[in-house]
Amino acid sequence: VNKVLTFDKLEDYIDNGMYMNAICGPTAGRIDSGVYELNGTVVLSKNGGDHHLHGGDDSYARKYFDYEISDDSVVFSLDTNNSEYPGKQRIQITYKLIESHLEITFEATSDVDIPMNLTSHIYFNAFEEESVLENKMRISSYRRLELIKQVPVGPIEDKRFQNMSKIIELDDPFILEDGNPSIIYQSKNTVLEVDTDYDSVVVYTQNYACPEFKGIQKGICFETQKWPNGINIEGYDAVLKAGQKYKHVT
Ligand code: G6D
Repeated sequence: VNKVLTFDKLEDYIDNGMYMNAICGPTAGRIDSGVYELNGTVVLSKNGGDHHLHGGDDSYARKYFDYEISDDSVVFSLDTNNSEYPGKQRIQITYKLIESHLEITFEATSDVDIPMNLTSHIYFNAFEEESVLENKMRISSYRRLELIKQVPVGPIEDKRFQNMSKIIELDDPFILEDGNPSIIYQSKNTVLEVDTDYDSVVVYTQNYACPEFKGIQKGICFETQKWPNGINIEGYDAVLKAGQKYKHVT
């Protein structure tokens, strides 16, 4: 039984406002006002209102990756220079089936310092329900990143979301604490457990539709990632240094 949202037509996946099941990067989430300071000022497109969203118009979500299939995994790779960011990056995303779970490995290298923050924008569906808001969610977090005009500005304590018997409309970044699993999303008959070595997750309850997909809150995303807008948050290490390896697993 299908547990994720899908488009009917392949071409709809290329350019849609939902980032349906896409890999977003170099920077998942919003970069405040499309500007960051790293070895000088970098000015990016504002493709998400007043901010830069999910890597902008040249996002990895809009690119064709090479792929290699083996018996239990598929490896997607991309050598790119997102036209808005400096330098060249090599991205590798591995989806691996291990018994009843899917393991996604995010890897990247860059020839210059860059704020790298890759995420998977998979929409899990409402399982047996009509809306994801009917389902439960538990999250191993007591802090979230405060949003000012949709932009994360820094951590604040908030324990309201640790154990939700009914999910509310969300588009919020949560700071994950050690906990196994990090997130449980469940309906009467189905349980999804999400575990990750990332330090945060944006929970998004599909609050917007797009022409290719009717209806809202039919899907929920657990966009595990580094702190969105982390490059603009004092003290947060958001930078992939030139020649360094970026690797995270969810
Ligand atoms: C909206 O604010 C939300 C994002 O978090 C989401 O990823 C996107 O729609 C698909 O811009």
